[in-house]
Amino acid sequence: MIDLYTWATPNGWKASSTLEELGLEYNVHPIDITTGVQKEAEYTAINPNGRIPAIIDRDNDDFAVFESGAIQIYLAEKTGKLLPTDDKGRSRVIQWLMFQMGGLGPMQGQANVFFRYFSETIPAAIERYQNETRRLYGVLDGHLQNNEYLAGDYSIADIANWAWARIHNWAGVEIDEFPAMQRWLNQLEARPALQRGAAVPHATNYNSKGESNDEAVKGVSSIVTGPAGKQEQ
Ligand SMILES: N[C@@H](CCC(=O)N[C@@H](CS)C(=O)NCC(=O)O)C(=O)O
Repeated sequence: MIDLYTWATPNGWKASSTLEELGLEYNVHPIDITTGVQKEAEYTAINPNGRIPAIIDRDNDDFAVFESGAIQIYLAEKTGKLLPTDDKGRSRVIQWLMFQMGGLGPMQGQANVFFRYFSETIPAAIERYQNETRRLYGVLDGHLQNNEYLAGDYSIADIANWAWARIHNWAGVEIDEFPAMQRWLNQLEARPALQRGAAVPHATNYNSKGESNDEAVKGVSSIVTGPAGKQEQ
């Protein structure tokens, strides 16, 4: 059994969706990151970075894993699925996973912050991060024009990039100019396992065009549970 510590964000969906695709059993421990519980010692003992997601593998000496990409690799290797074992195939998947970890996630994350949340409106910062996010979407689109998936067969790299690209509206970046990326997003969005994963720990309306989901997030704060399954309801 896997314990999953998560919240309704792209990095959280990467972990829950990978667990769903791999058919692994897991317990969800919602970590409401709007409360700061992720910075408390009980949680940083699991994830020293004080962020979601994290997992504990109860079937492997309570082994804890943090960083969403590392969680995906760990789970894929545990099951022998969604990550090839031949050196070139494996490298291709890792390359596109790192593209998300080092590029799309951080850049789109900053675009989200400066477009939606930052205390000041700084047009130059919004423009910089939205432009970089758009450029990265262009890279995805270019590759997907000639490839069904990012790295050979469907893999953890697709899940990682999908989890971010699906909420492009949240960063204020439209994707009308990226038809291949849209085709790929629609294809992935239709996968039942990804739909289940994106509803963990609760459904959101991040994907609704331009609508705020603040209410959706705040409305579930009463279901917060603490690390290691300690109920704090
Ligand atoms: N590189 C980390 C990033 C994790 C991350 O930034 N998580 C965000 C939610 S998407 C978080 O926990 N934010 C709360 C905070 O920063 O305190 C990963 O991929 O797991």
